[in-house]
Amino acid sequence: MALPQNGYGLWLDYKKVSDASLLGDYQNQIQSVYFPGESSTLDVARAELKLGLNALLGTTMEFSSSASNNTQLIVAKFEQLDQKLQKNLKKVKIPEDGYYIGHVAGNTVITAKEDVGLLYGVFNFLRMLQTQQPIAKLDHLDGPKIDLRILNHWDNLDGTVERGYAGKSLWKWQKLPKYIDQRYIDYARANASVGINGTVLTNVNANAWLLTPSYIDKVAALADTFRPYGIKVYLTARFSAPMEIGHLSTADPLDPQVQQWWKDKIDNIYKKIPDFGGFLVKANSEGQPGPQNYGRSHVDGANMMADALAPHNGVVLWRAFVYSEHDATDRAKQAYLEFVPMDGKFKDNVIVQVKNGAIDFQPREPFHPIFGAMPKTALAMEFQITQEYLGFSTHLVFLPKLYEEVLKSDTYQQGKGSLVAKVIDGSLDNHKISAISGVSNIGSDLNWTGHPFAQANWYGYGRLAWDPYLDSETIADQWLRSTYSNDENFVKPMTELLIESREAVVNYMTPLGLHHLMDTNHHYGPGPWVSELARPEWNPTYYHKADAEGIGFDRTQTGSDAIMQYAEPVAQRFEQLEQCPENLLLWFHHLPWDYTLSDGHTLWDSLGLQYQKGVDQVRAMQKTWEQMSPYVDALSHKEVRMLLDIQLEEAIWWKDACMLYFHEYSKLPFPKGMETPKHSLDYYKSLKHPYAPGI
Ligand code: GCV
Repeated sequence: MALPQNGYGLWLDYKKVSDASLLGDYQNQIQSVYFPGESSTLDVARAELKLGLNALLGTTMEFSSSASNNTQLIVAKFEQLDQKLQKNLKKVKIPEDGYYIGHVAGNTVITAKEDVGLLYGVFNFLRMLQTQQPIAKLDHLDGPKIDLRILNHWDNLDGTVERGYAGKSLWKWQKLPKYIDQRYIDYARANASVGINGTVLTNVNANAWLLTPSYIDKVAALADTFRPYGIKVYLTARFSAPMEIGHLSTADPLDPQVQQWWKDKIDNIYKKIPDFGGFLVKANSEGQPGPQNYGRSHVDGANMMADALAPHNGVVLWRAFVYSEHDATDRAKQAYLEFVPMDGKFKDNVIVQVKNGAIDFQPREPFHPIFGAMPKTALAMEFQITQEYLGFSTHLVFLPKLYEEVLKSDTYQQGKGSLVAKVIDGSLDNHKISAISGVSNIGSDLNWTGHPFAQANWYGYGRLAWDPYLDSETIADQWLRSTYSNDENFVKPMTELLIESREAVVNYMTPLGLHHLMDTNHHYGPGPWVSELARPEWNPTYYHKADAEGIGFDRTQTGSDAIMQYAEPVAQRFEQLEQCPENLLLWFHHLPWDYTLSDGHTLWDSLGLQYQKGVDQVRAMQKTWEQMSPYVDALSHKEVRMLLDIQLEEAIWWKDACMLYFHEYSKLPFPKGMETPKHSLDYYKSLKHPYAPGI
């Protein structure tokens, strides 16, 4: 009988190894630990190892003061290993911030060049035991492939979280700097366990007040708390801060007074936080102030901040999420048009942060055409972990599958093999610095993420930030084993469920390349009929373009020509109907309702059947989950069951509302195999959700 889990312990609730023979092996191979060295990071690593080993092995592990010759776990920086071990490991080239774990001369050794490498090594060794890997012949070298692995919180100073569905902000600003909530420490530990090494504490829709001295003291207290875990703090900088809190008459980046203001501000931050990471900036986007307010460019704005940060080794993450309500150009084209001509003009410590797709974190988008198109600029990937457009924290959707699809997309910008992952890790264009950001799904809910399975998205983001070439099956497998159970009867079907869950949400929300059909503003539920918002590109009708003839956004040469922003042969593949992947068809093409798809169905029938498939996939998830009760405690089982019930109801809502609405244009009967809608279109249109969370 499993113990009740409230989810607070995440994937780090170490449980005793269930395989008796493996447990015996572990106990034989690790009879004591030698872990020398003093530092706040090493203390954290040692405490974690003690906690983990005692729980996993069901013993009180001896931590001895000297190395022995046999059956010991030795955890030490390379320089602290004895000569014999150093000699044995001479050929091992440990990467920066990485570690080596191996079976060497009768002992198990975890070694690294830096303290933080040892911390990562300890977490990874414990993961091996949690997931019940044999350790007798270990020879494992690992290191992060991306330098800055960052979580972006969209947390406001009033405690609300933009697009947050897991409670309030973790940061108790009013009690800081004196009161250090235990949760800050647990948060840092969880991040370190998957290799996340940076956190942007606040919303990109920024508040200048954050940069006032009293708030910097609060931020410094958080930075001190996170430091032992190898985590740096970054802040969002409001471009108009020199006016709002500095009382200058302008925020023009070329004005010497403004430049001096930022320099002084940044110098002061570094006095309090010597390892401050830098700024994340949303400028001239969705109403945020920026250099264009003064007739200047993104380059002027970003470089001004970069100059002030450079003496301290800080960076500017400058977002490329821009589109204008006054520009009739296809929104999908605008960021590329604005940013690509600026390639090569940014300072070395500017990283341009680009969302995974050109619209906005949809269930499926083609990769952003900027990736690979700015070879002289370091580009950071921005993923969304919080499920703004994917059912909030009510729907079970395993996002690493989505991230993997983007990272493994081939941009062909430097010929075959120019994967997005290579752009991001800097290897395609030889960048000195690389970065990835994930918009956090964490809040004050007891289980951190609202939906217990949304923890897998935080975990999976971290794992892919560490190694963007990992596959999502491995991540699912490891998370399930660490969080719930190693029983194959649980792990196998549940891995399949997680992997399938991403396609399910695409099918019941936006199949065949449809996008942005979510209801207005809060983005909860379907609203394909919304057409009256002031900004044209905020209306779902802008994206699906359904009419009597057909449906879809023509981005070919006869349409907006957005496809030409991709390199060949990607562009040809998207342009040619016969080659265009069917799962992106309506992203790139406006097609007649009777267009025939590869399986012989008409577009109309296929649309209905895809929506139905999504609904059926949720039913299959429910069925699988029903069989999982022997492996999870009753409370957790019930919790997920209730959430899946809601997910099914909402999947049906999506199918019915969208198909009824599109039927107004196609006038065709629903395909055989699609369940008849439960209500009328008017009923679905009448549903209003003024208090949906996350706004
Ligand atoms: C933080 C979308 C979201 C906004 C978000 C914006 C962004 O438009 O709906 O809430 O603002 O993206 O990424 O800046």
